[in-house]
Amino acid sequence: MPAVLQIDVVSIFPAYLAPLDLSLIGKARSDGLIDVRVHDLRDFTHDRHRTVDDTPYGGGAGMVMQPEPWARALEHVVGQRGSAASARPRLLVPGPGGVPFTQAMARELAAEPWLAFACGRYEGIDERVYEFAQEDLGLEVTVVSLGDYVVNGGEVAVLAIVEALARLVPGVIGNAASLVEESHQDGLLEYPLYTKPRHWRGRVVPEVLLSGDHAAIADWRHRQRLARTADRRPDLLHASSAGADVDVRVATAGDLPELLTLLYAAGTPTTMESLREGLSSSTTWLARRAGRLLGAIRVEARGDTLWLAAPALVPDLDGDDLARRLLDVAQQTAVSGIRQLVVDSPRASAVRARTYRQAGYRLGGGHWVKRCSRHE
Ligand code: JD8
Repeated sequence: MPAVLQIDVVSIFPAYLAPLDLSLIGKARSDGLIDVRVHDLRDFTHDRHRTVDDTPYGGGAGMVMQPEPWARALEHVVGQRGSAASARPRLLVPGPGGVPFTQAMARELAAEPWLAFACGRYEGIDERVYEFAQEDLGLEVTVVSLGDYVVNGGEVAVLAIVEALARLVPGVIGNAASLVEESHQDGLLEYPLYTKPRHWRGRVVPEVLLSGDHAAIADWRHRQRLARTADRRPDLLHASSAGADVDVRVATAGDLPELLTLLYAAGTPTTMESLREGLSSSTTWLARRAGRLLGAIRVEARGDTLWLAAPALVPDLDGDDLARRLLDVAQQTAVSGIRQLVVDSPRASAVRARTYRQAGYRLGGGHWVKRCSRHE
């Protein structure tokens, strides 16, 4: 029985949260994976008109949400699990001035046992509510923003955030789906999708997708992702560890001492002598950022095969983007007559194995092999 993620939402428009009963989240709720409870802030008022707002001290436009209904509502939410100090929700308050909500935050929140959301309206909530939640209720309070545009209240943010994190809760979507998810958290946009029929209103599906050539398809999709990202989200290309600030060049004799150190650090130690030999028989590409050597790959053509040594990276890089970049650089050096690329490294880590697969390599005969396609 997996742990249940409890989510409490306080709002003056509980009906706005009705979509949480539907689809994926509704199923997760009925499967007992997520326990969503929506509370009406007006149930915690004390006057006949169920008032929740008043004019701002210091003047200004609009109304401000009063602190007392919020304090009572949050006390009620926190009190649901008795008084154990460990049983406290993390409080998220949507607001245009919050930290931007990201996939990384979704992963972080999906791992929490208990979340509470406070949905503001009008101009926002009296500042003392945040202090009260932190100091008197002992909650970790995070103001979170859906993005750089203005909406009228926190409810739409809660819908987006809860949907984003619910799909990361184990059991909510199948294992296969979460693997696909993982493989795409590499900072590039998705490739275009096609389904039947092949001919539709004068438009055809790109030929490569019907070729059955898995390496060619993987290549085409990767190039589509790069082109799309460059077009729509150029900021993402520069954010990755293999971004524009990484400079890739061929190694020369002067680079060898540093390369020797890198290979030791990467867990593939060798000798100066064999590196020097390698310079004449093969090409080694080095990746540097701000002068610092980050990674290397050795490439050697023999007959119709381009042999690649497994990309070596400094251990403190997170992600395998640079390994992918080095594999791509190596591939670009393939001249005509090369029919396949082979990475001489059957025992790859899980992360590296994924990188090989995404780059179009398949494990076969104890090597990672990629056939050069006619589509390039
Ligand atoms: C909560 C009140 C409206 C905010 C005056 C009218 C998130 N990305 C986002 N944009 N806007 C919000 C958001 C807006 C909210 C509330 C979230 C509560 N408003 C107010 C201040 C300026 N308007 C948001 N997450």
